[in-house]
Amino acid sequence: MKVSIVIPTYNEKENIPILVKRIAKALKNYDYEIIIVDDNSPDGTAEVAQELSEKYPIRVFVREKKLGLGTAVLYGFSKAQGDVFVVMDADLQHPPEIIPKLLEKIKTADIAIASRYVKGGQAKGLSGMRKVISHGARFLSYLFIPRTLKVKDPMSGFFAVKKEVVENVKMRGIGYKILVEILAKGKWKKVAEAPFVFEPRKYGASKLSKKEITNYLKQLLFVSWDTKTIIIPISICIGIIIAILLLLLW
Ligand SMILES: Nc1nc2c(ncn2[C@@H]2O[C@H](COP(=O)(O)OP(=O)(O)OP(=O)(O)O)[C@@H](O)[C@H]2O)c(=O)[nH]1
Ligand SMILES: [Mg+2]
Repeated sequence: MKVSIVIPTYNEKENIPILVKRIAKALKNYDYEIIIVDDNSPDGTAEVAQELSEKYPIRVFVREKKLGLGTAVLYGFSKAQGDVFVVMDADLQHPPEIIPKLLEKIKTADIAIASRYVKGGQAKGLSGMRKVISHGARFLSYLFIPRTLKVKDPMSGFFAVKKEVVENVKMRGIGYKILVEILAKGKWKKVAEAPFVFEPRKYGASKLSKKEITNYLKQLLFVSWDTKTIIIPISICIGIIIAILLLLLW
């Protein structure tokens, strides 16, 4: 089994060297490559990654400008040479030591998710407000995309997926939550979850903005349109409107 670790980066120059060393240590018994998809970070992340590629199995791809996390992951998939793809953030909030656990789980599953919401997992790196938003977003994903009901953490950005699950599947890659689209459209039968602690960010700044909330809603609408599950929230809304009208006319 060859593993491709796909890491989207934007201004992560302090994190990349630490991350790569930790991945190398955690995966010393595996055949793996690291695919960095950088969006022309002004802080020189791509150059730092390129230097590290002299010592570690890294390939660096630089896109012209900041085009979003979801499309960066899809771009990484298109360049990956492994049979299993692992997706993770560069900012050390996803501990690389969990990767072997995901690779163990993927032996008997098509997708293995590092989860904050199964027993033993924790969302330490999320503030109170972010936790509320995360649970709200999770509820919406269950409503719009019923296939996500199979997992506790469909919003996770840290997961492993077999190549054939996403191969030749048309994805949009809107916003941050690419896993939701993979769960909705991917060719999978079995999904597994392994607990992990989502750590607080140590270096660099978050790229998450309010725009990502709009992007997420857009993603749910488009993906549920593609998979025809949009009928569920629409039916619920129509049901609620009819119930209110009946109550008013009563
Ligand atoms: N290539 C690329 N990478 C991105 C883009 N936006 C974010 N990233 C990377 O995606 C990963 C997740 O971004 P973060 O800003 O840490 O998002 P987050 O972890 O949900 O939010 P925080 O908890 O606030 O850090 C990091 O490795 C970022 O560098 C983008 O537009 N292009
Ligand atoms: Mg982060």
